[in-house]
Amino acid sequence: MKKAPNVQEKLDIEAILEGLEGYHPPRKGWTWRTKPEGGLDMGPFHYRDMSLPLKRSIGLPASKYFDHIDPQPACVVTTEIASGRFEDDIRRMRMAAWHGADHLMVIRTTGQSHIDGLLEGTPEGIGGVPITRKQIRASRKACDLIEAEVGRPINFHSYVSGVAGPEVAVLFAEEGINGAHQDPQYNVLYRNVNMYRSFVDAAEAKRVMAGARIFQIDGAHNANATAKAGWLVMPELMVQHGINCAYSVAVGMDKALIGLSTVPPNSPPAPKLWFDLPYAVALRDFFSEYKMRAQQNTRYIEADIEEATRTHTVDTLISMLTRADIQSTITPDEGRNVPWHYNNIRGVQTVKQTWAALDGIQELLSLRHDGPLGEMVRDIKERSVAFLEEVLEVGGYFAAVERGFFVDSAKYPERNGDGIARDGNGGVGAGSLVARDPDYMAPVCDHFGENHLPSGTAKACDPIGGCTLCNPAKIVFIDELDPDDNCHKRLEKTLPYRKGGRIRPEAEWAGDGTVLIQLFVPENEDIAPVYAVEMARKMGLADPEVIHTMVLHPAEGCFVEVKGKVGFDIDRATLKIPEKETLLPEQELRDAVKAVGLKVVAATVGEDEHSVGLREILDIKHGGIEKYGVRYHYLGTSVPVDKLVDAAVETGAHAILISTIISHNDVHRAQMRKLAELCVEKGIRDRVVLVAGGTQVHREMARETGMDATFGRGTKGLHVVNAMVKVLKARGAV
Ligand code: Z97
Repeated sequence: MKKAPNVQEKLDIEAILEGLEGYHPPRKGWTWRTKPEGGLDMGPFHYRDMSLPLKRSIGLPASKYFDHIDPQPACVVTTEIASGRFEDDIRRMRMAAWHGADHLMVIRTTGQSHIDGLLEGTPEGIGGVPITRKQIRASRKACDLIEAEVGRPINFHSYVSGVAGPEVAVLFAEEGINGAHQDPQYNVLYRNVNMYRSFVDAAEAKRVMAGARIFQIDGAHNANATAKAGWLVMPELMVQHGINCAYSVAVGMDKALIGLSTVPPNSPPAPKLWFDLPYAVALRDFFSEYKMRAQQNTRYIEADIEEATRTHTVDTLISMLTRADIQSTITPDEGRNVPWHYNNIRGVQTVKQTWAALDGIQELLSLRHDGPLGEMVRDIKERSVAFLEEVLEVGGYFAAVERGFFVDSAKYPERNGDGIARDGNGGVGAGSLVARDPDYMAPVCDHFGENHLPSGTAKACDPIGGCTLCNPAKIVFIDELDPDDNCHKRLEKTLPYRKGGRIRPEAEWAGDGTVLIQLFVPENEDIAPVYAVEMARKMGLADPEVIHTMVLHPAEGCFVEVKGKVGFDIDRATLKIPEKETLLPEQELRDAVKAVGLKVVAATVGEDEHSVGLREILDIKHGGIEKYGVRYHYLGTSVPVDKLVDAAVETGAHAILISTIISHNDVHRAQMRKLAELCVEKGIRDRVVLVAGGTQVHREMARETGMDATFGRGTKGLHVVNAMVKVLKARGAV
């Protein structure tokens, strides 16, 4: 593994780009996570279906209550990064990896399948940045650094499609791409590539992928996402999987590296389980020797991020009730944006949280095959077999495609006649197949089909002294060609935001200034979004756009989300960063409280009747000091400070807690000073800890008023206990 970057610093993209011409990945091929036999103990828990934890990671929000453990699902977890600019993608990859993604798929905003040959240079153009060697190499190099940082291999993934498929596969094999989508049916159905050309190309591409041990994901789920009724195409999905699996094995791929791309086909309000579960079971029965790459449902995703997250949670449940070797996540905002990176993290968290919550579910529950589930599974299998038989009857796959068998919106064997039909003589690359000469010879490794190598050749590439798959030094690296449209120029523009101390929010690209505002508008569905845009404009946001409106009531109002861009920067140096309060570990606090039998007296002082804040700090309910074992004696409101001091002496309290909200004439400061002076007068100052709080009180006030600690808004019992224990420790009292 490479040396990890400094955790405290942003990835140095310029440094990653340096020396790229000589960079080759230290390892190739796909990697799975390591799941210890017998489960895993983490913090206070035992897990059954988790893999080894990361060296560095960020746990789920609630992990702070559980010793900061971050259990990692046994399956590989995917996220799709799609900024369109690789220099931004690699920063997003790092964030995703810290949250537990180890399969990073890069979606370009330009269709890979539309490219007829390999491109060099990274023109952003109007369609996004297409795939190039430079882009892949920089990304893989970044992954190598990131995996050293998190302590787990990262699988970098892309797509082998279109008529440039075989060349792309060679590029991927050379550059250490670990996973790729490859399915000739995808080209045929969705990209109108000639069907014969697509299958011939696929044989070559798959052979090359097999040689580099690139994990393959098929394209069956695209039928699910394209069909009018995604849940009706289940028999066809099985057939598509079957065709790609059989073809891949025939070409020489290892079954352990063939993944079926499966999506739970339905979404609520549909009774999801009655469709998705039998489908998942039938698929895993038929394809038990293959890996399952489960993706979340994309067909019915709307602009409501919560809705997508809820569906994804149920999707993960289905994966866990059945089997998923890879759980792919899509960002829950895919229905409205190019995926935003912080939503990538939310997708990963959805899987991580569901997986932890349902860890070992198969030990607790088993599926009932004797009831309707078994019948439904059988029904799907029968329809699938009948579908395949009909494909054979009409003359095979190509004939079936010509007749529009696939992506028909009816439930097989019914047909609506609206399937995608392709002409065998048409499509991109039609008529471009050329039979190999009888003495055809290709001195390269991982080459498919007829190859007349000189007899006695030990290795195919021996006649040329090594091919690029075996000897990376032979790879020709071509840098970007366009002097203006290239990553270095783009990086110059974003430099102030990455290294120059200027700050702007971002969602798509560094320095793009994009923000999302959520608001409730007490108007109807027609008025609310128009208002939201107008409001955003008045707030100074450029290009405001409503990305989600949810009617809460037809007349009472709507929840609206509007995105826009801020045009200003803030200089980091002008920000006054408050000194960070370090909290002692909770257990240490509890131990100290117990050791001294920590007792406090508390009251609001002077003429102050505002007791709610103080009571919250004291009571166990919302995490007050009681929660940590502190005993308190509450004297009430508007209590004179001398009474508090007397009570402290009488009860042997270790601390006096006062609260003041009223601050006119600086009365709050006066009360604090008075308390401190009185304690000095009575000779108990070094025996009691003095703490004051209130809405107008700041942490900085302690020194000037003679208190040990002062607290303002947002204070929790934990902070107060922490301060008291720290003072007691400093005095040697604990
Ligand atoms: C997924 N969310 O995770 P183009 N080959 C196949 C594909 O499915 C795709 C491509 C190539 C999705 C990923 C959709 N799939 C996005 C079998 C794309 C690449 O080369 O840009 O046309 O598509 O599966």
